[in-house]
Amino acid sequence: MRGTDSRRLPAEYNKSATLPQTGGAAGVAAGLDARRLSEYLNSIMAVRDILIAPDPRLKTVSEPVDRVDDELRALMDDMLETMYAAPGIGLAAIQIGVPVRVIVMDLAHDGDAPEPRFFVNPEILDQSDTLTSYAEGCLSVPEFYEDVERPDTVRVRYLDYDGNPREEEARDLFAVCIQHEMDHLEGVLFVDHLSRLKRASILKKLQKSRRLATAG
Ligand code: QAP
Ligand code: CO
Repeated sequence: MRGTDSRRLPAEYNKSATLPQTGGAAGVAAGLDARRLSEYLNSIMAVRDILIAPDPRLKTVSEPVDRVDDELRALMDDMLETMYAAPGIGLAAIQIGVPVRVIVMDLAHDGDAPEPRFFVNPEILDQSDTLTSYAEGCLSVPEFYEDVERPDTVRVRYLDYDGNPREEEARDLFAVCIQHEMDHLEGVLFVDHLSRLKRASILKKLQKSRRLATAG
């Protein structure tokens, strides 16, 4: 089942999807009723814990991936599941504590069909001189949103879910999101683009809510 198109959907879509008719795990799934299929999917996909700033692991520079194999696809599946559960629109592997250069994203509007996207070893080939500002948030900086200025268009090269090289122009929200996520690969958070005062204030508040949450 892992690696088929049906896996690149949020769990809720998977669970209501038409059963695949052929092949390996798909054949196993085809023999299950809806409830057991749902249990099966839950057993092979996982929502992982998201690191919250100021966790020092978020400052790690992530390592390039040398092979897009089933193990990496399993990680990407878990990242997507974690992002959908949050819910969020973009997630880098280091946000679940795995320091590899992998990003998942879905910018589809609520109610539209999901559009999961996977970026392995992404590189910026070119960026516009024109900057644009967007009120960014981050699953690792919950409940804070601040304006960040970035190039409004970037050209990116990356490997997709199947390990095929791709190149495309990102603009609008896609441009904001890919640059935000690629910052994570360098250990950079959106708060690092703010003034020291604003950054310190946000991190202190996050640390305080962590203390309150773990105090029991
Ligand atoms: C990064 O962000 C991003 O504070 C992805 O309480 C942000 O998915 C790209 C989220 C802005 C482009 C523009 C944040 C969820 C999700 C929160 C996210 C929260 C719950 C953020
Ligand atoms: Co983020």
